[in-house]
Amino acid sequence: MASTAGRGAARWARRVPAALSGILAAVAALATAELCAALVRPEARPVTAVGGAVIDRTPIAVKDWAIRTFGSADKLVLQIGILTLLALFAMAIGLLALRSLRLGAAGAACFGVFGAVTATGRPEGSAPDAVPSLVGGVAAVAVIVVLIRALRPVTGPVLVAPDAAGPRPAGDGGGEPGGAARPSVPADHEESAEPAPSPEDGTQEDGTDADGTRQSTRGGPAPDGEGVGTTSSPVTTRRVLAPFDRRRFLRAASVAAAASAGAGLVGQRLLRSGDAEAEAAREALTIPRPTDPAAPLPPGADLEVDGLSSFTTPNKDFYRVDTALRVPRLDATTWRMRIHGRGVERELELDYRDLLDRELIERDITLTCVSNQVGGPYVGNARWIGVPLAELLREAGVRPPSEGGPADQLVARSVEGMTLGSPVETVMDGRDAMLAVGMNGEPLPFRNGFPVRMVVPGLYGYVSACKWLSELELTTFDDFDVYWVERDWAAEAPVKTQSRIDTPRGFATIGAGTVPVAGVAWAQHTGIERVEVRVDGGEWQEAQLAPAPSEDTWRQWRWDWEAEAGSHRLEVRATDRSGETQTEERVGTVPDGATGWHSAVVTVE
Ligand SMILES: Nc1nc2c(c(=O)[nH]1)N[C@H]1C(S)=C(S)[C@@H](COP(=O)(O)O)O[C@H]1N2
Ligand SMILES: [Mo]
Repeated sequence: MASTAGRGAARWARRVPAALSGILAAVAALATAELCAALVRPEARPVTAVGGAVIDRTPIAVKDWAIRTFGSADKLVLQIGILTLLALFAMAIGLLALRSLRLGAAGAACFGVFGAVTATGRPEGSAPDAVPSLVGGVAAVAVIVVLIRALRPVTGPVLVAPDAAGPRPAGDGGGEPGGAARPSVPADHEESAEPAPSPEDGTQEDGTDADGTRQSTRGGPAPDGEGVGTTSSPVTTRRVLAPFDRRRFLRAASVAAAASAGAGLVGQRLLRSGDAEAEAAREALTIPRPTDPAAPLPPGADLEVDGLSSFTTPNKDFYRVDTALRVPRLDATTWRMRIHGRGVERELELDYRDLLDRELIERDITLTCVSNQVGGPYVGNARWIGVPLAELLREAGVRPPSEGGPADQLVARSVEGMTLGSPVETVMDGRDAMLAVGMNGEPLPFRNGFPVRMVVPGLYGYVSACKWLSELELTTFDDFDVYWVERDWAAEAPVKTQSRIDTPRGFATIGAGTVPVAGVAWAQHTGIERVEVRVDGGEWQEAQLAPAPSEDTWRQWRWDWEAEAGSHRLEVRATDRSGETQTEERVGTVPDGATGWHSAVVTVE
């Protein structure tokens, strides 16, 4: 009776540490990869590379859902998801290695190769990007081999009565192998008990669990027939004494864990010191005073209502939308960009200094993301400093289509391989399209595109606002589909007129009496003409509109509401200077921006 239960327990006794071995192998892989990535480049980390590949392949509907559900935590959620999957696979590989060490090791190696192929296949990826994953794969294989070997059953010679030592397999269900059996030697000779090839190599496997029961028979009957005749003297045989050598396994596992922790910590420290250097270099920069600075904000641009977004969004609060799992931290002193392509008569190559030495303009411009839901947070207003883009293009000999130029699309490329396309006509129509270097009086923050990004008033970010810019190419919409267009977003996307209630917030409970209702409205490069509010579907009431420096920014609005007890629905709509009033029709963000009226339901007490 002890047999079945005993074997079951023995099986689990090894499976749990085998799964743990898989996890430790994965941890070792990630830790060594971290260390290598610190030396190659941070983007070559396997999780970053795989995450980036997942982002690029995620269907638009899933992406939209992820942004809606997780907001700007979407990247964190993605990475946690990847690590969870990796942990599951790692445990499976550990268990597989228990049955066949060769297959388990091959499985671990496959993950390394997968990471390497993914990393090199990223846009802007190159051969050295394979190194972290490959080295990580080697570390994983080493850990799997060492730990699974340490899980071999411990056998030892035992003395048994001669009849019990016969050729009968000990594991055939015959119960305890002779009550008289007693180990004659301490169980620390597992090496000698291990015939090659070992069962973990898979060659001995027959589908039953390798808990060592069969192995004891291989220790075999006494060396030769000599003793068989002498019926009275006991003979030596080998039996399983323990499912595995616990101490040996724990020792190996601790070494693996400690080595991983060491490699991971050194890697992180190197990565962080790289980041710190980049930050210090950025902080040492000063943006020259613009030749054409922005005038002070018109008095009253900020209505200063509690809960209302400030007119200028501080850099630390500015929204961030991009596909970069790791924010690029570029070195401005080595940064260069190129302007080339169709209709370019003189290719331009510019570095950061070249840009700072040119005439700089400073403008308040509101940036909006096409993924912003009605009432959503992906909109912000900043005071940008930059080089007028149309002038640069003119210098390169570019003419807009209306002047017979052959290129209608300006493709901006970033260092991580992102592509965004803007209409050449729009960029050159006289608006303040710029290559921005400054944001609210400081060099661009890393997350907002340091050292240089594009900003074009009136276009959604995904068709204009390339961060971490590396290249501008003149081409046509027919000839080239940029990143987002390949993913079903519209090729051309002017900003849609929108308005938002910032206060009171939806589902807020407020006191009866005069309640300031306030928010922002935007129609970049067209301008906001009027904002209206209504309560419970009643008459539209015109809101007070704050002044704005130009038509390229949002405007704040305010309307004082005599709130009476009960549940009420507030709605807002804006009319732009082209005379268009926001449509009530709700459409989603795909393919070219959401429409509909923002509303807030509040309880008045
Ligand atoms: N390199 C790069 N630039 C990019 C993106 C990106 O994913 N990569 N996203 C674009 C989108 S969709 C928007 S809305 C704006 C957002 O700029 P912000 O993050 O500074 O607010 O950047 C644009 N520029
Ligand atoms: Mo966007």
